[in-house]
Amino acid sequence: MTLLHTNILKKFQKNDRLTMIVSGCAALSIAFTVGLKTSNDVHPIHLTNADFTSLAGDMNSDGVVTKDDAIRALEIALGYEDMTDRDRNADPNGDMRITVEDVLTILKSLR
Ligand SMILES: [Ca+2]
Ligand SMILES: [Ca+2]
Repeated sequence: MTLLHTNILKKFQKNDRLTMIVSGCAALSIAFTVGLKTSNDVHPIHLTNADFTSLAGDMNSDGVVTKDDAIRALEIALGYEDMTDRDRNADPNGDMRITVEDVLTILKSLR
């Protein structure tokens, strides 16, 4: 420990408020270090899922609900297109299927 650190610690010991701040910083530092050491336990988010929309009815994930989304939903509902995970994520009523009911929901939202 350097002389500077020793002097700083002496000043902090005289002032309870500063001691609390130093203790808080030390606790954060320890928590961060422990977090780094245990980071192997964290399960990463797969980037393939990161671009999925959370906007209901936005079947093409462009950030807005338009007639193109209704057309995509209709193609799926009628069996002309296969449903992807992205489509399932944009399912307007959340029942994990794209049906004519979903198409109508999208169309009603276009007003
Ligand atoms: Ca869209
Ligand atoms: Ca649905």
